[in-house]
Amino acid sequence: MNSQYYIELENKYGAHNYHPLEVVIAEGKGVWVWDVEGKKYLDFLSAYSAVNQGHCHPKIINALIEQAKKLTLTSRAFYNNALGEYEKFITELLGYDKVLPMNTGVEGGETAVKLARRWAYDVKGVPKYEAKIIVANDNFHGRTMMAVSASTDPESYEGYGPYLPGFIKIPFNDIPALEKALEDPNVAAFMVEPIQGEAGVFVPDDGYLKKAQELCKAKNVLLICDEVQTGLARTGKMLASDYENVKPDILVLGKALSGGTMPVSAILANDEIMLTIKPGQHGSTFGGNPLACRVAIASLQVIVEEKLADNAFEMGNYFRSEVQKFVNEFEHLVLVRGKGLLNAVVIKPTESGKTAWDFCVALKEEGLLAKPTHGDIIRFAPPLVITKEEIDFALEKIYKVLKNFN
Ligand code: IF1
Repeated sequence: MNSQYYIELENKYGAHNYHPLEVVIAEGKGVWVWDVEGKKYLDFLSAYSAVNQGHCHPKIINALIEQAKKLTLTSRAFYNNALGEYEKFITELLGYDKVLPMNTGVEGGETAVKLARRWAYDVKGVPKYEAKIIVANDNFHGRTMMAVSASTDPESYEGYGPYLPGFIKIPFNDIPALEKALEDPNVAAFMVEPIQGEAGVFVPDDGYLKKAQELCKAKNVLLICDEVQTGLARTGKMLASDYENVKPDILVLGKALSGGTMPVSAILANDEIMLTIKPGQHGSTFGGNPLACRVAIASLQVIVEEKLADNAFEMGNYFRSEVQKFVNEFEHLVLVRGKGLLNAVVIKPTESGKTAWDFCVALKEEGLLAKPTHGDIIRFAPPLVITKEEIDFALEKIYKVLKNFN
């Protein structure tokens, strides 16, 4: 069957909650994917940073297969021989007392908000149900009612009210605004992405996160870092918050925690916070299942053993420095920004009305897959196993499309 067949199937039988580029992927390996016609593409989206380790990494797939043959799910009604080993591994790797395993990134964010509120009432002494969570404008924490209640993007929240109360929205990268919001004695936490991914890879000023942490500490407010997208080596460090030696009180991880094989997310915190949730007060059927645990250990081992953060740092600097030359040469390429291999460019529409979408369609024809966000921004985020030669392949395609983009 050809691509059109599969596209029509999805249009006819699937919800229309996405508008994909017209490419039907059938296989993936490393940084490469192949469509149903056998055409090869360099993946510059990495399933929204879920395949940092590359598509179908053998170590991760083997861990998945071996565990799948033994035991996939016990529920948390019983113990199993994988969860404790995973919990020890990830808490020692990232330096926290405890981890609470969930599945999707947004469930991680939901758990972080519940944890912060519970801590506010039980430890900080905020009067019951007055707890507030400060969030940044243009945030993206997922698609649940909590997440869209925190959102300032109508595309995310419009038409879904009523919303969860208790969110204070302030401009991102604005310390005075945070200082003002922290004057409210009922603030439980400040939840923020160290770099705003979906908004278009907005990197805050150096020192922003560190200052934010200091201000929160001074007001006995928790810092929650949503590193679902920026974490796990994507920005050139294990965590984006590592750039400023900031240790979030609650850390949220997802996506590449499973190397893109299945939904695995995690919330990490120290005992004073984590133990405010008692047995039976939070959970999930699949949270911490043995399959996810073995896959997550392998996914984290790959990141460490293959030094993916260092590669992301180096390849990212190379990529941005080369694309900056294109910015200087082509008027339709407005800017490039990012950290590590989480980058984005802004495309100015041409006189003939061509947009970032058309740019991505042209890239697809050249064998490079990327997708615009918010109209004029294209995120460039390849798997972190990418080599310099593969970056050069991408640069060659981007340059070729730029030359004919008018
Ligand atoms: C979509 C991109 C968006 C996230 C952060 C939590 C979640 C995400 C910082 C929720 C998810 C995905 C969701 C996907 C598009 C993609 C995305 F930036 F990564 F490209 F939207 F911002 N925190 N991001 O980025 O994790 O529940 O999806 O596992 O919803 O369209 P999830």
